[in-house]
Amino acid sequence: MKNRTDIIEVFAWEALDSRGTPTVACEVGLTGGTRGTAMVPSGASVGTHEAKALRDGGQRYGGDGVRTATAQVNSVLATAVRGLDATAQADVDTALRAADGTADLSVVGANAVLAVSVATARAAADAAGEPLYRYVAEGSAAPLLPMPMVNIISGGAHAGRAVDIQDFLVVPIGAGSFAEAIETAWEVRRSTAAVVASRGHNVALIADEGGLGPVLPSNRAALELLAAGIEKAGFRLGTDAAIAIDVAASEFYDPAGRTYDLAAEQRALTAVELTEELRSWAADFPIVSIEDPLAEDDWEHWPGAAAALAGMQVLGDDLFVTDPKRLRRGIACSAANAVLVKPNQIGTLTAAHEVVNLAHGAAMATVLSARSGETEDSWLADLAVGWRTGQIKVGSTMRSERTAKWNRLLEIEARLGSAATFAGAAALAPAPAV
Ligand code: 2PG
Ligand code: MG
Repeated sequence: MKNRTDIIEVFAWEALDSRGTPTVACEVGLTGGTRGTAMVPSGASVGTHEAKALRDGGQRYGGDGVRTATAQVNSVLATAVRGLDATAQADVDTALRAADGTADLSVVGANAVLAVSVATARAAADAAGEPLYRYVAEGSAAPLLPMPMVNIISGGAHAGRAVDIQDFLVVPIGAGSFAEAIETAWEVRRSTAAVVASRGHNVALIADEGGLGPVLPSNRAALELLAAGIEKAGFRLGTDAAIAIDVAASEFYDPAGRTYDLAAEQRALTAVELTEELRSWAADFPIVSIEDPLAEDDWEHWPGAAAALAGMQVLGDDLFVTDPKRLRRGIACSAANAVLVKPNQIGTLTAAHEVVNLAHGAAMATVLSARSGETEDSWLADLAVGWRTGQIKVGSTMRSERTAKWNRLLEIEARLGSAATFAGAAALAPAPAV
């Protein structure tokens, strides 16, 4: 007996992401006639331990084509999941993983696998007549609108390394709803741009995620600009709006000398010195969240950094790479109090959801995150709400691949009306004392 939700068709094609780099798009069709599509993102500051996106190499698209990956979806992966019930997401994801056979999905490609995984959930949600956020929720868990962290100034790999730190973000901690949070971020973006222009910097330099990319003399200068932008917008620093940074320290770690090389400031720091530097920034600016303060394999120094920065959210991205195994190790040694979750780092919805649950079980905060190379697809927004991640990071308030996610969250909040719950500042680690 066939279910209405059995997978009968899987079809993938090559599309372009927001950097103009090829990516995998996929459609999954079910027996009952419903379909789901999905496009996958890709990073620039890619962690060494992430699942591997498959690229063609050769001449096409400078080697970044994904025709091998899409061909694998249409052959190997289609064969692996055809006949499976799309509502059994874990079984589908297990079959996808088995069809690849490697831990990092490097044979078929994590880009191929994730596209099928997400398109399957979309098709199954459609068959159930539910919005994706409800379909992916555990049991009757209520939807939760996430607190956004919004990129205002970019550096690092996303902005020609104008400064070393990759993201300077605003967290609208005083907002009472998701819509208000976005409005606050928009005001801060506009005011910061005005401050940047008034100080003679170029506001036309826009980074990969839509943030401002001015060439600045130091990392502190970016913090000063953002703080000035928040105040110029009429918000109280640290009450209405606070600051988050993604240090993305793996990008400037020198394993030979075991130093962190702040090229913009011509300084090389040890892990302990960098931690102290971050502490000094936090003393002068209302920083509530620090992502990847140290490099992805500097396990030795992460627990010390987490302790030294304990008043703030210490967020592991390249350290955990959305991998349950690495997160368990981090929990065991108290390496951080929060985890960034990027589904394409691990390749399947099931594994990404497992990381969210694992983190919550250990009283860690979770931030669902887009990549610097994104698409107009908005599934990430639904996952944040359904999985109750509490926080989301998507980039700036502009550029369609970013606004696709914000717009979906605005829609969900508006449709839920008085039933909508906004995570607010309480979603950030450390949990407020009660
Ligand atoms: C990060 C992400 C998103 P990328 O480091 O958190 O900002 O960047 O997708 O390039 O890894
Ligand atoms: Mg990061």
